[in-house]
Amino acid sequence: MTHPTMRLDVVSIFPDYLAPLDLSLIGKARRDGLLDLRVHDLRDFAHDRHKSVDDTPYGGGAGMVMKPQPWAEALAAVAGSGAEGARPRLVVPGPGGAPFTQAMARELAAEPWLAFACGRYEGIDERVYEYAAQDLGLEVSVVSLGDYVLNGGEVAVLAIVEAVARLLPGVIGNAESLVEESHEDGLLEYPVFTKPASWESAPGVTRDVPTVLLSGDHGAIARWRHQQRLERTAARRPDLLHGSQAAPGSSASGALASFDVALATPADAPELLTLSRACWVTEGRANASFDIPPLVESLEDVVAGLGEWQTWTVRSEGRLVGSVRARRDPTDETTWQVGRLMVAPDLQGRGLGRALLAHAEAVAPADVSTYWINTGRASERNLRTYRRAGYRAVPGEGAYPGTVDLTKRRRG
Ligand code: JD8
Repeated sequence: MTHPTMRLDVVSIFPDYLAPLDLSLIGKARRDGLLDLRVHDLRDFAHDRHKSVDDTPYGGGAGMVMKPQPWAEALAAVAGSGAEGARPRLVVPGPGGAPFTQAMARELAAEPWLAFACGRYEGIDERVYEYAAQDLGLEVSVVSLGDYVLNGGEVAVLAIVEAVARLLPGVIGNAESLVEESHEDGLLEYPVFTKPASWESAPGVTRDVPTVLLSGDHGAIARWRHQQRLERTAARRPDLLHGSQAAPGSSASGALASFDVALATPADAPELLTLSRACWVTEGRANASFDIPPLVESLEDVVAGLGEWQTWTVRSEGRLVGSVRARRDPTDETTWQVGRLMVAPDLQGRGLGRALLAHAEAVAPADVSTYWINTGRASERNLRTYRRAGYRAVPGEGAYPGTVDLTKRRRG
């Protein structure tokens, strides 16, 4: 199967700094034609005797600033070297840039052509950014690797190129492994182990692999791993748990912004059970059947569900007022199933349900292409909400008796 080739151009006064991109999977991807990576020496665009690329800062101050002319010529040469009308997206690392994240890596991985400008010294003359955007018509993104100071942009480019290229089809052997990675779905990864099952780390000291991993019980293993991810994230990166990253449509944006949105833990199970009972009574009446899972499941069922689905809680001053859950369709990994969308009866009709649905969609992994949801055939209000959100009913009986499935293609 042939995969599209992504073109990457890097301009630097230290081109050898990018040599690590000849190695490992990125090096192989270049040899396999999945990546067309070209490194350019900025000094090739400086024409004075010393090929100088820097000069003293106007307004005084320490250090030197990179001159505009060599950069303008370098970027114009790169931008003009593609197919007619094609233009690269320009990424300029800088300590003041937008934080580089997995979401940004996914965004850049969707681009056919990226160019990187590696600054040095105190930075690049500011007019170069304007020139690139206005005169060359490039989309310019200033990106920071993190809140610490480096000496130049090369290290950042190495990290960004690796994070982007490994998302390209065909670069990583088993794309499946991309799914449960840290930052892919807002949780840190679970601990991993390999042989021997019992390791003698020192004479008389044996360290064993958790028994659940030797059980062959894939459901139990999945639940243990999910629990490990929750606990690690809560311990090391609680900011990731509290919807602090405002992905479009995600928790902190729009109608949910004034609520506390968090990933559910077993401690939330009793309230989730109670809210389900409250919210599905109307569905039971509408569909003339109270024999529906949210009305009959046990507390143990709710806890088990937390192991199989990513579940979010919505709290207002501590009170659980809403929830939604989502997971990959066990039978089709490109479909993202959304379920148990619920809003406390006294708070319905204020757009919280739509916002929770948007949140569940927003956190879907990059390779998801379809959303799926299910509701009672006579649940007119839900059906209206989902249709307005772009879902369309799937002909025939839904996943459960008396229900209808609805799906929606993922856009953009
Ligand atoms: C590009 C020049 C050095 C920065 C004076 C030290 C990214 N997360 C990050 N930290 N630092 C950078 C970065 C630093 C750079 C350049 C990126 C170009 N420098 C300058 C300003 C203070 N020196 C970065 N991404």
